[in-house]
Amino acid sequence: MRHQMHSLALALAAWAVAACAEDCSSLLQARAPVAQYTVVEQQEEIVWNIARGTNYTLQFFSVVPTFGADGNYIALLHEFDPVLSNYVGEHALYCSDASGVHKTQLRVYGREKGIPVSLIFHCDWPEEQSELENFEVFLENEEGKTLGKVAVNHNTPSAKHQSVACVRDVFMLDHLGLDRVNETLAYKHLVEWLEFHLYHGMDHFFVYTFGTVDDVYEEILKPYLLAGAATRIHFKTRPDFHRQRQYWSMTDCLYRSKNHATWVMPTVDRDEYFRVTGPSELFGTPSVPKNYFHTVWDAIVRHEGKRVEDVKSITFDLYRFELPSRDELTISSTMQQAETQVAPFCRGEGKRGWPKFVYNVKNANSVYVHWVHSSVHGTEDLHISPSLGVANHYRSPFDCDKLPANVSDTTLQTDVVALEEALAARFQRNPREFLKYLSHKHPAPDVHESNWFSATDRLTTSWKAALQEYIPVDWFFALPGQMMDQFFLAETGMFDQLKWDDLQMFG
Ligand SMILES: *[C@@H]1O[C@H](CO)[C@@H](O)[C@H](O)[C@H]1NC(C)=O
Ligand SMILES: *[C@@H]1O[C@H](CO)[C@@H](O)[C@H](O)[C@H]1NC(C)=O
Ligand SMILES: CC(=O)N[C@H]1CO[C@H](CO)[C@@H](O)[C@@H]1O
Repeated sequence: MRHQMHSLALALAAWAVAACAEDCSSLLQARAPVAQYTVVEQQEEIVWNIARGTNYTLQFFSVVPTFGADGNYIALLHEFDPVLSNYVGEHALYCSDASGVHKTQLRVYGREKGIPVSLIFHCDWPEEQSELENFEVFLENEEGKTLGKVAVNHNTPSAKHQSVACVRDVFMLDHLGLDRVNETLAYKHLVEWLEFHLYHGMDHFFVYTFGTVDDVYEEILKPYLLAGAATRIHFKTRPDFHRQRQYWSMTDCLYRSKNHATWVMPTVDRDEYFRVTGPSELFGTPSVPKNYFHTVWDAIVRHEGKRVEDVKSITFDLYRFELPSRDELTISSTMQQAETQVAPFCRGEGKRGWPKFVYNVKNANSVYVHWVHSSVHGTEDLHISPSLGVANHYRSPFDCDKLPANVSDTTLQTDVVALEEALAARFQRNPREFLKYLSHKHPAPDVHESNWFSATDRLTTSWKAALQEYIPVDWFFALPGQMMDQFFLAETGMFDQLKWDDLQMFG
């Protein structure tokens, strides 16, 4: 059945391309192949008696079967929780199908030192069953007692891509938080970002949506789904806070990409554009190849004298750019800061910001926003110089550093005409008018950042407890009521240490 669905998708795509030679609007009206839309339902709660009188409730936010050279297993994805993390460090959990024939112990990832995001369980599964449409995974404790089961539909499209980008859901913080007033540009940014990345050779997008999605959002995504350029993964449940949705998305995207991609760009935001600055070093040509997202990661690995199988990730820095006006493409802005960006909160001179990255899917087991958290032992990160590649980050005002964007860089501006034409062809709208229209539309406001912990009780406990283990000072007891997330950590300088530890330990 999955094969049939796939060939139907191929036939539809072939028909659409043939038709497009005469009338490209038919491409936009074609029905989406079913496989481009995946719905993720919250799993049943599974009660695990972890001590006399203590029940722990497991609830996987997503379950992803994956088969191929990257491994044959079903990935069960759970939010990070130190109680669970500690318990599974000492107690085995087993999985099997209903008959119990291939019972095996789950492997756990995400407990490693560093900033915790998710707890990930791999349940090895026989390769012969890779074509099944539905799986039921039964969990057993050490005594052989069945705890419960998870059920999943095996519905990720079977295509294989060189480069994939994960696209988090759009969100808006409407309180006065730094430059976030401009989150009203969310939809405008999203459409430009998708078009730019496709134009430059990004092979596929995994786009994440949650709960109820408005018409504008649907309108933007539709042509990319119809063209087969994107797969939409829709979570029926919508966590309150955008960062929690981001964690779900980036973890799910990693496992959706296993056996389906080589390189994944997991957390580059819709106002960030990676570009090549050293074409002659990387490609031996004075100009950057148009489809560079398809080729640049391998080129970087070669340039650094490494082998792809020994690399877990490539990290790069960002330059902040001014935002242009609402009817202009973001990349038409040409004024950047002189230095790569500093951390989001001012921490004094010389403090660098955190990088963004792509990872080698085969070697990554869990990821954080700025680097790979857990990876195959012995694989390394390549942090490239801005003279090889860098991201433009269009975001103003420049919250804390106050440095002027006083250096002109027109590199991406040269793409403006081609991208406006691409948007016009895809949406059958005047691109300037379309961008202006989108810039005044925005999703429903998100919860306030400082309400993160009260909005998600479970995360409160997890994070507080986890941070204590990772950070050897009791600074958060001295500051009751203080917001204790990544930004606060940044201010204290603790993040540099964590990042350094992370890179050392797994580098
Ligand atoms: C734990 O769960 C089991 C099985 O669902 C139940 O019988 C037991 O009463 C629970 N114990 C507590 C302390 O909630
Ligand atoms: C840009 O601004 C920075 C910080 O004020 C300053 O040090 C630098 O000289 C300026 N560069 C140019 C090209 O004006
Ligand atoms: C408050 C704020 O940052 N507003 C900016 C949002 O972006 C526009 C450009 O699109 C700027 O003109 C505003 O100053």
